[in-house]
Amino acid sequence: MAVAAAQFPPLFSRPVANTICLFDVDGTLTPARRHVSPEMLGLLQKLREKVVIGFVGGSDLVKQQEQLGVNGLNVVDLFDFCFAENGLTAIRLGENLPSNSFIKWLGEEKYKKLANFILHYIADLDLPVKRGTFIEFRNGMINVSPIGRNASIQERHDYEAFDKTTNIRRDFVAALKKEFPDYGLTYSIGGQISFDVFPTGWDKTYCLQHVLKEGEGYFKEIHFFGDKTYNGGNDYEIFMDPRTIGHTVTCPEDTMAELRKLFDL
Ligand code: M1P
Repeated sequence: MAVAAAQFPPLFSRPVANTICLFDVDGTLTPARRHVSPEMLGLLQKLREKVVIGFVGGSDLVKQQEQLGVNGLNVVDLFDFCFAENGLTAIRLGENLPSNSFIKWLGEEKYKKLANFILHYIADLDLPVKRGTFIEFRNGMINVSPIGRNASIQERHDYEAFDKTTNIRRDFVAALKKEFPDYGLTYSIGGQISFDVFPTGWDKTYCLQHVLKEGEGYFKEIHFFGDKTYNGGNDYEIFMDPRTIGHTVTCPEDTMAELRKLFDL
């Protein structure tokens, strides 16, 4: 299946006007961390004949290319809008829109103070074991790990159990909030050995600014489909946002069923 933006009607001439469908990736378009199915790809291209489509994923474009750009397809050809890292990397019809980054937003001086505090705090922690990479510097966030991101699988499990009884991460986050009350940062303890630190508001709603700029407010119906739409899930904020029409789905098959029903596919 070859796909090119030129084979679809122009953005502002799709039959279902003023409408865009945005999709979470993991659990919505693909099984978690797996490849998209040919059925889903086929249905998305049928949908694209009718409405504008885009994805909004938390991970970077490389991961989305792996999951969605199967069989040599280029993910940027499959969607009108690609929003990687919640929209910090944004692509419209194959062209890059202005991007943003954690360090651009925070600035070197403030980041240096934050990193120094974190490293001092970790140095003073008495843990059963410590490994390496205590701060992972990502484009849109930093990830902080008291044990270090180089921990093995077994060390991860052990740390997670240890953290449950000692609340190391919870107390660490509280200390950071106290030390940097004016930084405008959100702290999220999502995984086993670390927590994420990113600017408040840099959740999936971040991508909406790009959508809303289109054609001086062309999009009046912004549908969002996601599986983690519950409070605390990473689809929650965009799902609840008054600017979107949220759809909770349980798996890619459920997304397809919902699309067939909504758009008569
Ligand atoms: O998806 C949840 C978290 O998964 C990883 O966390 P950990 O290494 O602690 O298990 C990280 O990728 C983290 O950024 C992410 O939020």
